[in-house]
Amino acid sequence: MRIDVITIFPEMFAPILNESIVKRAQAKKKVSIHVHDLRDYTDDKHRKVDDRPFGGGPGMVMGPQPIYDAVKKIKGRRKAGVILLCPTGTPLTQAAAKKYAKSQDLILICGHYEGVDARLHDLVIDERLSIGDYVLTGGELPAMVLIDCITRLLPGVLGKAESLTDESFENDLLDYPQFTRPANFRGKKIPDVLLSGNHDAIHKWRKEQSYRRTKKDRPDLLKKHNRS
Ligand code: 9WO
Repeated sequence: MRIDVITIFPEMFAPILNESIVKRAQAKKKVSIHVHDLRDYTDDKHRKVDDRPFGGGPGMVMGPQPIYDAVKKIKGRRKAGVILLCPTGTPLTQAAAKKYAKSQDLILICGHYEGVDARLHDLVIDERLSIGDYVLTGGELPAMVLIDCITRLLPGVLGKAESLTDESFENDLLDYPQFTRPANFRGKKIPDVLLSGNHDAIHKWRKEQSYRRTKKDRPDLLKKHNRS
């Protein structure tokens, strides 16, 4: 899979790309991530990418030319999905991430200022995607969230030890509680069943805990399946 990112802050991506699982995934050739400086695509001699909004109002808007040209040039003849990270987009969920992980190529656009010229939506943007109902200073952090979320789902990226089957959202239930040594920490003991060696009992206990936690903290997940 190939992911291209269009941003006015390319340096922001270095820590994500050069650390941890995303770095390992790139080394293993499971994903290649290319970050492009939007200013390299502007026709303006001062490398300007924003302008005042028609109709007046505060702030600046990202003009259509640099983003349009960047997408066309980066895409070439490839069939890539073009995604704008935007608080009014469709919400990112684990199910949506799985869908994206199946795509061949993605191009992510990170907005700034008051947003991007709306004509870009028809011209080059396929989808708008939100990581939550809040406003940030730019689309960079959401783009990194999406990259992290997709990368770990690519076949061969996670080892067996980090496998996906039991984790939160994989079955629309939250994770069960985990414990490690010591069995008694400051007088707080772990549940006896985990020391019993009875794997059926442990499995049953964990399922129950998952269900109870979900019902308490995220009842909306149970309602999705009428399981409440
Ligand atoms: C901001 C905004 C606020 C209300 C309604 C629509 C909106 N669109 C945008 C927008 O595209 N903003 C640009 C990117 C410029 C300002 C900073 N940006 C941004 C993206 N802030 N927050 C996000 C974002 C992206 C994905 N998920 C959550 C937040």
